[in-house]
Amino acid sequence: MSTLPSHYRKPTTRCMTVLTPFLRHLNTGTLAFFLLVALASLTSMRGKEAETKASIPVKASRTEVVIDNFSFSPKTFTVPTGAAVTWTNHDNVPHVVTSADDQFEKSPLLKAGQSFSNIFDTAGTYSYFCSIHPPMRGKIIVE
Ligand SMILES: [Cu+2]
Repeated sequence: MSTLPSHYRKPTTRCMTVLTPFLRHLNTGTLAFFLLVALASLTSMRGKEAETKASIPVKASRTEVVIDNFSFSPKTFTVPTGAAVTWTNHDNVPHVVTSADDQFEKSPLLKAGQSFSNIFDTAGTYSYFCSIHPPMRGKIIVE
């Protein structure tokens, strides 16, 4: 029984004597490496924080509907009460954003690159279409 520890100690000490100079040599390098890793994870966390903080006011106030290829995108758009929705025509043909139930004033003729905004102050569902191309339909859901 007393031979067991010494039997086990031998490879350990040999291993340590081999490793010690290696570890000593690596010590500053390893420290620097860990510092770098810690810094990298810190900065990536900060980046995520800034990202979420920046995206909140954008979601709350500015909402864009793109008119492209004879369709509204997103087709169904959920926005908070008080949001200003802006439609921008990316097509080369004109479109008109028209409320299906006359719930908001229809847009002027939107030529290529032109936009139209409407502020939705009351919660509800606002269906709309393009009065030039009636199959073009969309919906704004105000919550
Ligand atoms: Cu149209």
